[in-house]
Amino acid sequence: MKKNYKEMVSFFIICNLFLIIMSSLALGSLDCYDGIKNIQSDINEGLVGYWDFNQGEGLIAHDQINNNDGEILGATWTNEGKIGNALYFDGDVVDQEQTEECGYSRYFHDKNWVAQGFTPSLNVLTRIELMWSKVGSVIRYFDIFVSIRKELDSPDLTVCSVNCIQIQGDDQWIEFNFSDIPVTPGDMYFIVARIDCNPGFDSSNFYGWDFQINNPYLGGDAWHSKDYGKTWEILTSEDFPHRDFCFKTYGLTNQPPNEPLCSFNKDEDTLVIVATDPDEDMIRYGIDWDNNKTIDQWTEYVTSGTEMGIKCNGRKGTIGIISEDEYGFQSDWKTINSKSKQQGYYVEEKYPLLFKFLSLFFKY
Ligand SMILES: [Ca+2]
Ligand SMILES: [Ca+2]
Ligand SMILES: [Ca+2]
Ligand SMILES: [Ca+2]
Repeated sequence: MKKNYKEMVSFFIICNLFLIIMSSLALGSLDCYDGIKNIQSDINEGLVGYWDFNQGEGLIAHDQINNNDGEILGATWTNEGKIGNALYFDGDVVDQEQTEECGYSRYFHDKNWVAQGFTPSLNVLTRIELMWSKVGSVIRYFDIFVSIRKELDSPDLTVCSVNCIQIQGDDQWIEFNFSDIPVTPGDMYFIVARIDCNPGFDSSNFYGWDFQINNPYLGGDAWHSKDYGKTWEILTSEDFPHRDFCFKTYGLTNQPPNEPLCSFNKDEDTLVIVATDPDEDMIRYGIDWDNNKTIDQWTEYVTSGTEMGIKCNGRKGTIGIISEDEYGFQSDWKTINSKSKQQGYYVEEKYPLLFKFLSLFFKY
């Protein structure tokens, strides 16, 4: 949620700019809304449209003045708007999808797990949507878990749950907005769905995942497990050959932060570090005090471009520094020497052959 503030601010700037443009196009008076104090009160006449984004649900942004309703794409509602509700833009887009369904859905509960393979083209996976149906009547309420895995039998990379009460009928898209994870474009991943209980389903009363037959999606297939995800088989049968479940994955393209700029303040025995991220993500700095390419100390996350001073506490020698963004993408390594370096490190760095020779006689 670290990006919320930045994105919400951008969104409100866009909204306010839009309202101001609309206001300047019109010359009447705006008396339909008095919450925004800095909007002129005399812009009603000739106003083309007015959207307050206050309804808080649905896929339509209603125009309060005319009929210029808008379809909402790639945003979710939040009640944390500047005034009332607002739209939150995650900055993501649909990456992979299979949206055709044949009118049937596949149950999953207890030891029966199901999964769909997919191959992302973007390097951060932000959320998914799955099309599910409630078949017959189910009266027990329980959580349904959905996770992302690299292999079907490997640990979850991220997991999210919804209560089944959200599924009220046929062909309903359910969103799972888990913590964003880095993924490798072109590699296959799996969406795994399960219910960790036995709700007493039968063949005409269950929750199911909608699917299409004859392999409509080429980046992965539908799978099922009958033993809590230990072993898996492709989901196919004579009546329903080569299935793919209905799903959408959302993602974005992320770039790693730039290599940090570093200096050593000898008077204060302090390492001074600053780096920026091309996406303006939050970043943190990792310090490798003994330069063995293993980070020994991380800073807290800070805004891109924030300079930080790290006390060296008398440590000496070559120090490795890296910056990392909130998605775990890392910059190249930067090395710096503290000015009061240890003799051993100095000799090793400047005269590697001499260092090897001396090492035969002395233990550094
Ligand atoms: Ca997310
Ligand atoms: Ca397929
Ligand atoms: Ca980034
Ligand atoms: Ca280290």
